[in-house]
Amino acid sequence: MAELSTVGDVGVVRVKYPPVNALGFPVRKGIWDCIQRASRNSSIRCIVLCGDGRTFPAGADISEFGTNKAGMGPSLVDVIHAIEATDKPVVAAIHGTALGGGLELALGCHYRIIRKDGRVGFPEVTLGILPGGTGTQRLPRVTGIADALEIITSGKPLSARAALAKGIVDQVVEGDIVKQGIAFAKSVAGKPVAPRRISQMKVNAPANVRQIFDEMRAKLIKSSRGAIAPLTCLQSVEAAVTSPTYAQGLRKESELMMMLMTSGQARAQQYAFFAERAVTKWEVPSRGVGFKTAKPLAIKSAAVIGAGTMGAGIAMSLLSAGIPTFMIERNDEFLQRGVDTVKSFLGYYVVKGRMGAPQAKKLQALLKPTLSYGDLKDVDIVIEAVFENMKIKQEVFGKLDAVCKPSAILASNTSGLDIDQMASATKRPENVIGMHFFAPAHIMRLVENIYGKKTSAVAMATVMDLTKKMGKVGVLVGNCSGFVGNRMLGAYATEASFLLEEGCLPHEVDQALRDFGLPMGMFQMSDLSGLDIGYKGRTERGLIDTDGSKPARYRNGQRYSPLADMLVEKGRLGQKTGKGFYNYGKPGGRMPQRDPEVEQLILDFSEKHGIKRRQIYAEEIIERCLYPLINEGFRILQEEIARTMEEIDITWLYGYGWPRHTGGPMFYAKQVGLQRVYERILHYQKQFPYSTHWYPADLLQKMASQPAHKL
Ligand code: 3H9
Repeated sequence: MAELSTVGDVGVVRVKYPPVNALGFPVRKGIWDCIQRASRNSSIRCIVLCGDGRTFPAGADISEFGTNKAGMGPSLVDVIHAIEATDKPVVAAIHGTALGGGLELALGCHYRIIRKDGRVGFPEVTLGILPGGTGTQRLPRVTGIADALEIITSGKPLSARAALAKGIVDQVVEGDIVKQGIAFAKSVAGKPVAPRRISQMKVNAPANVRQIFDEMRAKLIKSSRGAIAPLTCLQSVEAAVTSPTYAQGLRKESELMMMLMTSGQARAQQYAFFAERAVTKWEVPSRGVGFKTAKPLAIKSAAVIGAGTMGAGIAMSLLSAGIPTFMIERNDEFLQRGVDTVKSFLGYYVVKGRMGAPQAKKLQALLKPTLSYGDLKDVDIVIEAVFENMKIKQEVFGKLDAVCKPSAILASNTSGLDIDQMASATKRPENVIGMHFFAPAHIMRLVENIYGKKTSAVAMATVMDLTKKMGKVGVLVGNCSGFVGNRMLGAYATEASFLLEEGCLPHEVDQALRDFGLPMGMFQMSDLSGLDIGYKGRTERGLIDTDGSKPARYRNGQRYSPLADMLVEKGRLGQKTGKGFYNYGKPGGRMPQRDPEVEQLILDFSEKHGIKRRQIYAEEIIERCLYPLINEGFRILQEEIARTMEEIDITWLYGYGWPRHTGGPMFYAKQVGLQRVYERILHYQKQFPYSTHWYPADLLQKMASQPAHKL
């Protein structure tokens, strides 16, 4: 899977292993053989190593991990050392993405050049491992400790220019990378390679090296939320400094790599990598359509209805994909607010260096604010982001149906309302679809795309394609109340409230959930979203006790906790009013503080209803919050609202910040063991018979009884 050719006295080793030239067994063997042959060939004076097709090797072959192929043939470390040991200068000619093992391979070469649009980096930490092909020992020798630590523990790729500035590459070039590589190789042919061998270089540890490690360690403990790879990456870089020799450092790297590789976290993160790609291969088997059969329409223009924070975020996402976008509001004031919000997003990107000022100006010019629906007659797609109310949404859909061209797709950014009901307000139900963005919409990567009964395959293909073009991850799911994400969230939120009645305080539940790895606990999240949202939904479902006639703890035969309702009725709507489950000091405040008033309200409630409060430990909190959510996931699979567990897991990883090192709720359940999850659910069902979320899904029961779970 690598070829050796010659151009004059230059040997060109070209890796050919589409799609990304991953360094699987045949590639490692191929490079090894080519390097040996080129070394022996006396007519070759220097060597260029490059990738065929779209990229330089983009890393080790992740699909080999955990299989016997990983140990076949020369290892990546062997290949790298063989390259470095060659007496003839070897030049890595990088285009595309030299990531992970690909960058390690390049660092084994004596020189590196990169095409202007190329990128390099060590994303291993996102896969639950470390750059275990000499990367943690070589990079610090090239960039110094602080930069190496940042690159390896963040996993973020660097542009060609940044790689040059940090000394990772020797030259940035334009045009044909192989020709440039050959020209560069000729310029260094005959020069001694010994001073270019990175493994022979010293690690320059600055006087404050301890402080650098300590500060990074403290930062990672805070940010990694239970993931072990970031801190292990740090430990491995530390070994480059503390080990007397490169070989000793390498041994430590290899030990740490082995420890990570065999951890459940690495398996979960690698599952997440492939899950993210699997969901792009969407399918609706009952209708015989999928990404292969349906062709997306080109989206040349779009419109967003509603210029609130959500609408502006969606508009920003469309603009980022280079799509001219109308933004509609009811009056000039609201419209201007939306325009200003988009301007502030762009301004922020410029300040943060993520976009140049000219690019921001270009994108701003693509935004077309208007008060008139008539302006939307030629757009290819409209995404409405108006108030979450069916009547209002149906009115909007009716209006859009009247003005938009027949082929235009009409999408709703609803977080859980019935897509078919919206479609029924139009004469084009085949072109109506849900696009559920998550706040803040310009940042959050998930879009839950929802097909209705009559949604056409073309409409599905178009929104999935558009989602990708906006740089987001799309998951295509069926229509039901709350869809996948919010439906599962419902069971979780309900059980969290019961924990308050029985003995927990909000900060205790939230702490256990954060310790599990979620970015915030249930009550912090409720305060952030606004407690009035859930209250409104419960009012519509007739659950709120408006006239004192409803039993305090049961509604419609189900256990019910009115604690959140009581807070709303006291004007505590969450962050926006400065008070919710926590106190935020002022309206819009963001730092949650425990609030004695809320804690007293909870204690009084338990006492009034004769609930004997008890100490509830983290393990029970986690089970009682997460198992109902997982159980609902199984119901969703059973009803074919989601087709695969990957669709559910990606929804939670990208929409709700579920910790990646556990793979997502469904993967986590498999790691815990479905039999165990099932038994615990039965245990709680006995204890809490008035909560349907403790009735195990049939699919869970079935899967739990099978030895190997194939979801
Ligand atoms: C590593 O290197 C460890 C070493 O330090 C130590 C070893 C001892 N392996 O993403 P795409 C597949 S760890 C296997 O859609 P794009 C991917 O599944 C590795 N397969 O394309 C997909 O398959 P399919 C460190 C891989 O253009 C197809 O290629 N490297 C790998 O949007 C196309 O992928 C990384 O973590 C792989 N390494 O993005 C880089 N990479 O078509 C991982 C891709 O069947 N890769 N595939 O669904 C990426 O980040 C992106 O793929 C890349 C291209 C940016 C390269």
